[in-house]
Parts: sequence; C-alpha cells; structure tokens
Amino acid sequence: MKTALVTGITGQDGSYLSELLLEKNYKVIGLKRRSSTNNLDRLGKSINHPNFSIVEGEVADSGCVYELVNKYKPDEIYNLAAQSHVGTSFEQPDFTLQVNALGPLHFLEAIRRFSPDTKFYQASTSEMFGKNCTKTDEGNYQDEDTVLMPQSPYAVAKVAAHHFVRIYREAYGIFGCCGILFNHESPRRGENFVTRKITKWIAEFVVWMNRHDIHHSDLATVDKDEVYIPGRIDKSQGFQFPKLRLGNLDARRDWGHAKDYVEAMHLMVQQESPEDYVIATGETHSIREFLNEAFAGIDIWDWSNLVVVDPKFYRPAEVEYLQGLPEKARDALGWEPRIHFHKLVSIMLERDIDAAQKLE
Ligand code: NAP
Ligand code: G4F
Repeated sequence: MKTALVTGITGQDGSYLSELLLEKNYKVIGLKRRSSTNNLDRLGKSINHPNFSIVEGEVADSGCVYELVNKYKPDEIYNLAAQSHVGTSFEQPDFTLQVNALGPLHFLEAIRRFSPDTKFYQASTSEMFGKNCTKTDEGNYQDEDTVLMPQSPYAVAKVAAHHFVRIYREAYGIFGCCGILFNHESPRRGENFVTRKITKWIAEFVVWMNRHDIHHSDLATVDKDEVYIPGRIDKSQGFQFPKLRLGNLDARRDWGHAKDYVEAMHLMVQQESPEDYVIATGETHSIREFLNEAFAGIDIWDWSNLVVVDPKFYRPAEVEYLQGLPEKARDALGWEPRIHFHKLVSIMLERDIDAAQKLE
C-alpha cells in the first residue's frame, strides 16, 4: 500500500484528491494547519475511512515540514497548501510568499535530506503566465513553453516554487513535477472565488424570490442605481436583497472541474520521469459569459440591473486572458477533461440551489 502526504487537505483540491487516492487504495495522510474552528467540512467522504488520517502542520515552518517528511517518508507528497486567493496576495504579499514559495522549498529540502525516493507534486498555476500568452494566427493560448510573466504576489511566489522544483529535479535528481493547472471549480470551491460567489448568490436570490413571492416580471423594474433589489410588497430591510457585487467582468478564464484535475495530478506522479504539464479544458470564457450561463439557469436573460460592478473587487494588476493548451497532458498522460463550461456552471448552480433550499 502506497502512502501519500497531501497538504491543503481541507481545501477544494485536497478533498477530491484524498477521495481519489483512497479509491486507489493509498494510505492518505492529510496535513492541516491549526484552526480554532472545525474546517473539515469538505472531507465528509474521507474522514472516517480507515486509511485516512490527519496531521497538524504548517508548511511555512521548516522544522515542522522536515519532521513530518522524516517521520512518514511517504511514497508521494502532493503539495496543495497555499494562500490561494490572488486578490488577497496583494494585501498580504509577505505571508503569501512564505506559504506559497517557502512551503514547497521546505518539502524539497526535506525530501533531499531525509527521503530522496519520495515523489513530489507541486500545485503550479496558470496565474504564472500572467499577462503573457503564445500568439498564433489560429488564436492565443498558454502551454508548457509559454514564457512566465506573473502579475501578482501570488503568482510570483508560485513561479519561485515552480523553479525550485525544476532546480531540485536537475541538481539532486528528485522526482518533482508541477501541474500547471488552469482554474478549476466545483461545488466545493471557496466562496470568495468568482464562480462560486456567483452561483451561491444566485441560489440565495432564488430562495429569497420564492420566499417573498417575487416574480421574474417584477425584476424588470429594478433600478440599476439602487444598492438593493426591492421586495414586491414593501421596501423595508427584510424584503430587500443586496445586489451581486463583482469586479472585472471582462477577464477570461479557462474553467474546468476540480474532480477531473486531481486525476491529472495523480497521473503525473505515476510517470517514469518527472515533467511539468498544463492542465486545462482549452476553452476560455469571460466572467460576463459565466454570468450569462448561470443566470440563464434560473431563466434570467438580462441580469444587468441585478449586478453591480464595484471597484473594490478590482485587482491592482489583472490577468486578462487565460486559455490553456493541454496537448502534452492528453498525449503523454492520456488525460482529458470530462466536464466543460456549460456542465460545470449547471453542476455548481444546482448544488448551491439545493443547499440554499435546505437552509430555508
Ligand atoms: P483552497 O481551497 O484555497 O485550499 C488551500 C489549502 O491550503 C487549504 O486546505 C488551506 O487550509 C491550506 N493552507 C493555506 N495556508 C496554509 C499553511 N500556511 N499551512 C498549511 N496549509 C495551508 O485551494 P484549492 O483550490 O484547493 O487549490 C489547491 C492548490 O492548487 C493551491 O496551491 C492553489 O494555489 C493551487 N491552484 C489552484 C487552482 C484552482 O483553480 N483551484 C488552479 C491552479 C493552482 P485552510 O483550510 O486552513 O485555509
Ligand atoms: O475566481 P478568481 O478569484 O480566480 P483567479 O484570480 O483566476 O485565481 C484562481 O485561479 C488560479 C489559476 O488560474 C489559481 F492559481 C488561484 O489559486 C485561484 O484558484 O478570479 C477570476 C477572475 C479575476 O480576473 C478577477 O478579477 O474574476 C475576476 N473577478 C471579478 N469579480 C472576481 C470578482 N474575482 C473574485 N474573486 N471576486 C470578485 O468579486
């Protein structure tokens, strides 16, 4: 039985990866940092599995990481722990660098010193391409050869980690690979990422409409300049619903489903030699298109008076365009995404509506 240490176990990807590895008969040790509240909600399917356990640890603490790697000497380490919010990284650049760049370095050092046969997976990101893409007559894309030009402290830290993995691979022969994953979402996505923020808002809005007997025809009269969507009967606080406040609606992302993407992580680590792979759907959509698709799911075709563009959510520097070309992963790993944009939006929306209705 193989042992895998998975950092970031409480996060979106950590939860799906733990399920996949348990299905494959791994012993999974999930690393979580200390928290004053219970944040194991996403681990419902793994937590009671006999081959699953949790250890507490902090990836920015080198001593802690060395001790864990030395103690368990796992066959595989999947380093998913990160301060993963790009917007937050502008407000907490120092902390982001410590967790996202030094964290992986601590694991590489620990492997070099104590467990050189351990295979290491690093969660690299399409954010590393920043404002760069490969331009062709057929269209623009990013792949493994596209030059990295990060646009945020988050991405700079991830670029550092990406190069640390390459250096440890070349200098010390460590099996270290990086998955350059484009945006991947799911019903387990954090609520302050744009996709989930939208589907959760719509779900709560649907429940509010039903509760207050608001009809689609009532929405036509909503004033674009009002902060709240007024109730049909009276405008007192209890009957109002706050509009959806978002930042840049024109940025484009290549969105896939996290469940498909954790399969790619595992495949990379099973290869003979360690290499880096772009994992993406190959499609790009704007936030505006995501809004169109999600609102269409509740039969709203014009959402312009329900959504407010709030500069508070703009980023000091933006990544405008991401579209991955996952040909290497398809050819070498046999990996292809199963869930594309339309299906992804409907899965997320349906799950959020179910959850909001249950809370009623
Ligand atoms: P996520 O849901 O935000 O999960 C991040 C995880 O890291 C959480 O379990 C978090 O713990 C943990 N963590 C944060 N700081 C830590 C620290 N100092 N020490 C130990 N653990 C810490 O992120 P995700 O979407 O699953 O993404 C997983 C990884 O892939 C991240 O590295 C992210 O940067 C990268 N990535 C994500 C995407 C994407 O679209 N989802 C794309 C490319 C790359 P708490 O629960 O305590 O906060
Ligand atoms: O959902 P986002 O916050 O994701 P972002 O910045 O692309 O980062 C995610 O994907 C990366 C892979 O490319 C990961 F490495 C990273 O860890 C994370 O998982 O924002 C997507 C876009 C941005 O252009 C942002 O400016 O949506 C725009 N946006 C517009 N309004 C918003 C909002 N983003 C957020 N979070 N909240 C808004 O209100």
